[in-house]
Amino acid sequence: MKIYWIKAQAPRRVLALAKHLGVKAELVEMDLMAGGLKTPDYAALNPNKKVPTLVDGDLVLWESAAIMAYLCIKTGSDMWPAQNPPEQVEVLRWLSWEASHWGPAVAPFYFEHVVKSTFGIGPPDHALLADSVAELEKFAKVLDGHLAQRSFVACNRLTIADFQLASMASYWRESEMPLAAFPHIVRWLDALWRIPAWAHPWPARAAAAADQETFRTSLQEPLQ
Ligand SMILES: N[C@@H](CCC(=O)N[C@@H](CS)C(=O)NCC(=O)O)C(=O)O
Repeated sequence: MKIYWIKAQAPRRVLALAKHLGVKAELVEMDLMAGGLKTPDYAALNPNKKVPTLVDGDLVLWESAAIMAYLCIKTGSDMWPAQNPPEQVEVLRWLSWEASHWGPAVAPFYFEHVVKSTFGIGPPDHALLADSVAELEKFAKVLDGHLAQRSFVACNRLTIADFQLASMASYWRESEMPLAAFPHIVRWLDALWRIPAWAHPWPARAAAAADQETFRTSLQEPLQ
């Protein structure tokens, strides 16, 4: 099995899950800035010219949520509840909400700070982020209300929905995301950082740079 990745949030979900589940895979880092995703060979695997992409035998799969579900099915993990249709619907609801609402609301902050700084493509546009605050607050209110009585997004346990929703929001403190006013989101994100594979998803070569993430030790509540 191969997983193609760059150091960005969608592959992060998949690499963290693969590590968490102990999946044996060849992790192929692509060179975004050198045009690695635009080569004919890679575009033949993923016509979106994006990562992650998983190749397992004859199967070629893109979209991180689908890849995460596949890895769970392959390893028998209930982080994607393949055996429980009502739970599947619950997880699917949050994956859909992330794709339609939460992801687009947090993405400007993540892009302006984390992506630009990771790939050296300029300073953050603070004016653009000021215009993005209201939309993020609108959906943060929904998620915060949902998490008020819960430790996880769905099924009262860790699922791929947590990884899907947290991959950009986890960087809220360094991205100007106005999430300090949403204590249940902060508690949930801080607890996720206590999962070793979530805190350290990157393979060895990228791990040194990623070690800066270890500063997030100010966790408020243990993972349940
Ligand atoms: N919905 C896709 C998103 C894929 C995506 O946007 N990947 C980004 C990294 S987070 C990428 O490959 N960016 C490179 C580019 O657009 O050139 C998924 O979840 O897999």
